[in-house]
Amino acid sequence: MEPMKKKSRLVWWSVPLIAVFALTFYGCPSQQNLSGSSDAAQKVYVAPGEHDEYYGMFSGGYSGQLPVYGLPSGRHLYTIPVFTQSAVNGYGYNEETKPMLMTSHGYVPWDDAHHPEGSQTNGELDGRWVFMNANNTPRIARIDLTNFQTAEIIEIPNSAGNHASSFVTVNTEYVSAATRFSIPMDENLENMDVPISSYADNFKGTISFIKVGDEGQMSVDFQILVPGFNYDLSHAGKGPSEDWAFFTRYNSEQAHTLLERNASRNDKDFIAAINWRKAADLVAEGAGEDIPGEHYRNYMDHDQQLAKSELIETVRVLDPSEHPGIIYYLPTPKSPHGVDVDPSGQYIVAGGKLSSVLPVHSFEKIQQAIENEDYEGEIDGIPVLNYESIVQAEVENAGIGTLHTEFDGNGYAYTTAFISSEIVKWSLETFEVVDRIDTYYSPGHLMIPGGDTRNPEGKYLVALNKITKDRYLPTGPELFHSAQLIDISGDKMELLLDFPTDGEPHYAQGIRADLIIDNQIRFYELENNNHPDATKTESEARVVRDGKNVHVYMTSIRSHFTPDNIEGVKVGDTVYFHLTNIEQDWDVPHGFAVMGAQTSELLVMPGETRTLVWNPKKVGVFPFYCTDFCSALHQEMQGYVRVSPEDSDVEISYRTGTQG
Ligand code: RUQ
Ligand code: CUA
Repeated sequence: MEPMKKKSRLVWWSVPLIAVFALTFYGCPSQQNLSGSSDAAQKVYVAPGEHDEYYGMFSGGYSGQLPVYGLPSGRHLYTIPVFTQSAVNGYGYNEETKPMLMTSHGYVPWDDAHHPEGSQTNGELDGRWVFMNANNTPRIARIDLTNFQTAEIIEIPNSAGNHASSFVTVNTEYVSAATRFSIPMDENLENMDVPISSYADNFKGTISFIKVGDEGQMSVDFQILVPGFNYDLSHAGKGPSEDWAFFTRYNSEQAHTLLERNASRNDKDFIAAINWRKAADLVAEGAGEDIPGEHYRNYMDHDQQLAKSELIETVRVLDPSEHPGIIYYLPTPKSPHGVDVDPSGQYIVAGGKLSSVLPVHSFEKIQQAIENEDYEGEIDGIPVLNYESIVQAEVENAGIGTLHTEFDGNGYAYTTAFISSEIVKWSLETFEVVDRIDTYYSPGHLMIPGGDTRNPEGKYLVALNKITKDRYLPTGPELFHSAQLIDISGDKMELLLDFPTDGEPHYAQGIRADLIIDNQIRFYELENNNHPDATKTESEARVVRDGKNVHVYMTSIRSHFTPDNIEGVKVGDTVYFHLTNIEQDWDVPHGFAVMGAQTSELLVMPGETRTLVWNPKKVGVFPFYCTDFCSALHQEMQGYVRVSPEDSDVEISYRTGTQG
C-alpha cells in the first residue's frame, strides 16, 4: 500500500508551506508505525469484566452529543445527549427534557459541540461536571457526572459561533465563551441591519465569563466588548497566571469574504490575555453597563426531575477602553488556533496554523511588559504588548500546521501538526523537539488525561484525527473520525491503538475513573420523585380527561404497564402518557412507544417519570409497548389504546388484568 497522501483536503495555503517545509524536513508519513506491536495490544487490553482506567469524554462535534469512551481500551461506553435530540432515551423529545433545548431563536434541537472541559478544584480535575460548548447557536452545557446527564444549558447572548469555549478557571469560578464570528452589535436593533462590507466599522465580538455556582448553576456574569475579529480557542491560566485567561484571535485583517486568503495575510495575529479576576472584581463593584442580551437558561430541576427554562433579558458588558488593565493583546504568529497553558502556569503556547515556529509566551515576561508599558501599539484602546519582550521561545521544527498542545507533567509538551500529520514532543526546558510520531491522519486536538490541568497524568495521549481514509473497513463515502492512543510513558512515543469515534471529536477530557465511579447514581429514589405527574403505585394509575387533553398516569414494572388497556380516547385529542418506572434497582429502564407517535420513544430510568405526547389522527386500536428489553417477558410488555371518532360517546375507561 502506498503511504497515504493527505493533500486532498488541504487548503490552498498549505501547498506552498508543504513545498517549502514538508518535503524538505519531514517527507510523508512513513510506513513503520502503521500498526501497533503485540506489546501494544497488551497495554490496551482490558480483560472481560475489567474496567478501564479513564473515562474519555469526547466532544461529538456535529452530533452535538458527548460520547464517552473507556481508556485505554477505546470502548464506547455511552453517549450523553447534550445539544441534540436523542431517540436513545427521548432526550429533547419527551416533555421533561424539551426545555433544555430552548433558545432565544426558539427550540433548537441540534448543535455542533467542540470542547468538553472537566470541572476543576485547585487546577485539578474533580470529577463533578463536564462543560461543553455549542458552536452554532451559542450555548454552554453542564453535564452532571453523577448520572451522566445534561443538567443545564445556558445560551450566550451577543455571540455568534461560540468556539473559544468552554474552558474553566482553576476553581471552576468561571467558564469562558468567546465569539468566533464577530457580528454587528448595537442596542438599537435597526442598527444591526448593516452591509456586510461595513465589517470593520460595525462588527464586534464579545468574550463572556459565565459564573459557576456551588451547585454548578451558570449565569453570564459579564461580557467584555472586543473589536471585531475571530476569537478561536481559549484556556485559563493556572498557578501564577490563574487570574488570567487567554484567547487566540485570528483574522486581524477583518476579512468578511474568502477568509482562507484574506484572513491569512498578516504575519502576526494575537492572543487576547484577560485578567478575568480584575474584570470580575470591577463588575462586583458595579462597573459596566447592562445591555439587551436575551438568553435562555435551562436546567434540570433536581427535585422534580424535569427541565425548566428561564429567559434573561440583559447582560452586563464591560468596555475595555473604560477599564484599563483587563485585556491586552499578545502578538502571535500566524493565524493562531489553540492556546494552551503549561502545568506550571508560566508558558502560554499558541498553535499558529500558518506559522513555521511554535511561539511560547512567558507569563512573567507578559507581566513585566505590562508593568513597563512595553507596547508596540494599541487596538481600540487595548494595548498590544511587544512580541520580542514577551516571547520566551520559538520552538523550531514543531511540525506544519500546529494546532493544539497538551502537557505530560514531566516537563514535556506535545503539539499536533495538522499538515505534517504528526505529534511533536518538545521540552519545556530547552524548547527543543525531542520526539515525533506520525498520526493517521491530520490530528486536530490531542488529549492527555489532565493534560490541560496543573496535574497531568503522562501515561497516554489520544490524537483526535480529522481524516480517516484507509484506517478501518470502508463504510461508503462517510467514515468515522479516527482516534489514536499513544503511549507517552517512555522517551519514545508508541502507537498503541486506533479506534473510530462518533461525530467529530474536537477536544476531549480524560478523567480518572476513581474520581467518578463512587458518586454514581444507580437509580432514582421513588419516594423523592416530586414530578407533578408521577404515579408511584399501580393503584394510583389512572386516565383523566380534561377537555381535549387526556392524561394517562401510568406505571411500568417487569413486565407490564398499568393501565394496559385504555378506551375513550378520540381523534383530535392530545394524549399525555406520563410514565413512571416504579422499579428500584440498577439498570432496569423501561421504554414506551405508541404507534403513530411523531416523537421518539421514552426510556424511563427506575424511579423517574417521563411524558410522551401523542395526537391520534385515526380511528382504531393502537398498540403501545416497552422498547427496552427489560426481562424475559419483555415481549409481553405491551398494551392497547382504543381511539374512537371525534364525536363518539365512548367514556374514558382503563384497566390492567382484571382491575378496572
Ligand atoms: S477546534 S482542531 Cu477546538 Cu473546534 Cu481545533
Ligand atoms: Cu419493560 Cu421491556
